Amino acid sequence: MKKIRVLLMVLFAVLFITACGNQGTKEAPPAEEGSTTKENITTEESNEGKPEGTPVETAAPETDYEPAFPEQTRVKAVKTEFDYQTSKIAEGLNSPWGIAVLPDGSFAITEKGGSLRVMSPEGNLSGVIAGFPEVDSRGQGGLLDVKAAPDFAESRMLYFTFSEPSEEGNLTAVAKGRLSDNNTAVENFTVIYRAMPYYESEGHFGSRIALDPEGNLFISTGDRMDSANRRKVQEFDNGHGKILHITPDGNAAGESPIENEEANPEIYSYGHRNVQGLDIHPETGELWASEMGPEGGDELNLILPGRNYGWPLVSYGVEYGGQPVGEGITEMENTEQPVYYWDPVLAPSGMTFYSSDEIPEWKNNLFIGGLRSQHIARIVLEDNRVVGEERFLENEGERFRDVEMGQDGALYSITDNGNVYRIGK
Ligand SMILES: [Ca+2]
Repeated sequence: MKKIRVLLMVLFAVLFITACGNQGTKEAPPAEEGSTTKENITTEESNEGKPEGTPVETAAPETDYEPAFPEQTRVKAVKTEFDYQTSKIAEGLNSPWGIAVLPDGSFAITEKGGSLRVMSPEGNLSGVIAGFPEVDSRGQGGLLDVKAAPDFAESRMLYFTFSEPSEEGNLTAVAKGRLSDNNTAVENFTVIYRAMPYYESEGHFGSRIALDPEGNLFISTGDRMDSANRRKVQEFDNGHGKILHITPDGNAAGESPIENEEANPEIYSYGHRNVQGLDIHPETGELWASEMGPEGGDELNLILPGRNYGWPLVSYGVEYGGQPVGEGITEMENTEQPVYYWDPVLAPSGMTFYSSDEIPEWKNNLFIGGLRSQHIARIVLEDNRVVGEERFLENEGERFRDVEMGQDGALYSITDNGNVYRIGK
């Protein structure tokens, strides 16, 4: 078995190198278009020519695990029939991480180093907006997500997550601050919650924000990347590897759904490796999350209160290097199965449900930014099962960090290269 895997790995390595040699230009970022940033993109039709029922993923998996049910991975490809347009509408952002729509149709975009920009729907960017404390921007850290408070039109309040440095390490912190009337500063930046304890690591901060209908916050965190710290994900006295539910003041939003009296009251779910995508289904009101797996085993989860999402006890992925995670099992009693998993990985980051009527066939579909996969995945759900997958912008060579739906019913996505793409009418 081991021998076969080694042989397969060698074979794929050879195929990969050959493919890269043949398509060197495909990996390169898109050519700069002089001063104009409005660049219409002719998207290659990725599903074209594939027989009906073929999955969108054609690469070999990293593992030989079997799904728990047939629609859990590699469902059939679907193709949008609506004649949508894709374009690059802005460039020059400095490592953007989170994008949030504002009531007037513009967007707030964080930059990892510790700054904010406001962007018009046409792609015009404000200057750099200051007002943030020092952030730990090493590795995966920095100023991370942003979300407008439900009453932003009056309060101009924004929520943020960031990696907060200290002498004992760093952690995922949640803060709020007021965007000044002229979009030049964030005022009264105040930390409302810290996912304790501090830990010395440059990775797995999680860090998305979703708002529930009452205006409370769901915050995702990560296991802090170090395998020595993983056990904390299954323990209830800390904020690592959790989804947390807090009020706008940073207190626990109600009683903990965890069946353990000692549990920190803000813990909503646990057993997460690194959740960088969170959104609430526009019709059911349920919370969904994308989760970074190790090698293989990226997950889409429906988040139910008090549940254990399994990390590091169960996974559909393997460690970097190919060793099994823990006992090398994918199912365990009292742990939740992912609704869907990807192998090879997307490296899923920010995601959004499509709730507009502008493109009706997208209604209630999920759009997830892929980092390593370098595309945006469209996921069609029916009765909490995935029934179709489609890829967007897969020829741009971009790592899609976050996706947001604009007030105009188009999708806006920021990339690690500092570009903003629009997909819509
Ligand atoms: Ca899991």
